[in-house]
Amino acid sequence: MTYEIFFKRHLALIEKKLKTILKAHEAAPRSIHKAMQYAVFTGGKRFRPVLVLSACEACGGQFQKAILPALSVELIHTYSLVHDDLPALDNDDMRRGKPTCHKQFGEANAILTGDALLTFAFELLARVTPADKAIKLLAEISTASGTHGMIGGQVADLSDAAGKKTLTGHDFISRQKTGQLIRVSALAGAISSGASSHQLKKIEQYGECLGLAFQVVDDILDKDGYCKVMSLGGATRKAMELIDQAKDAVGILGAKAKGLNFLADFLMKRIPKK
Ligand code: GRG
Repeated sequence: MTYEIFFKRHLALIEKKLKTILKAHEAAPRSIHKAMQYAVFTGGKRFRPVLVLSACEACGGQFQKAILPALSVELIHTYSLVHDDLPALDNDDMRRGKPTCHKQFGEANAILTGDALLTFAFELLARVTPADKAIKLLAEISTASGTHGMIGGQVADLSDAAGKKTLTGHDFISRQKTGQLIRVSALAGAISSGASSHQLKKIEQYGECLGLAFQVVDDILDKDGYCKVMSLGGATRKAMELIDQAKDAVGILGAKAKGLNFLADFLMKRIPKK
């Protein structure tokens, strides 16, 4: 079964709600809202919001319960791509087969679009009820996105030329830059479902392994990053081991974890056979 079919209901809810929340942004100032919609609706996989919803189900909650953090992590992910594509960072002209946000709307607008997506993500989290859940989600998601998470990893990636030549350096950068947002997506779903501390621990372990595996697989596909410090076979084995570890961590949750297992298998299938 394909990803789109397996997660049909999850993806439909995510798209519907993204459209609703960004439609409310058709008001003035129109230009920034247009750019936000452009950045969000250019064909991403929605891996992180699907992960939030699946983790909620794995802990016994209905996936609809986790929609606000799911939207929030997708907005944060989109902001990171918009800013990462800017001339001062990766200087990319194309993203998902379309002109990048700054190519379409200009650099100043792209900076503001990223800022707006990030702040909107936290506005959505503030709407979560009850308030103690909102506070937990705000704390976890802001930390994972900040200097001890995604931004920290990006800074290390920009500055740590020596570290990048080692496997340990790569692990650090990838765990922070890519892994933290994936880890916290899993955790946010579990928090939304009212998971027990044991379930939270298992889901977090799953998220950590899957997050690092995500970057290793991306590097295998791009023949970059990990493939510069280890052989293609070594990177493939590393990705496979991490994906197996992720699945092992949530084995105890039984059939409820079928979405999480599907996501892990989806990542495994992205690894080229040779
Ligand atoms: C805040 C500027 C800034 C950067 C933070 C996350 C990040 C660092 C930069 C974004 C670009 C990048 C290389 C990210 C690594 C993670 C990755 C492989 C992202 C692509 O994620 P997918 O495959 O993308 O889920 P889609 O297009 O499906 O949404």
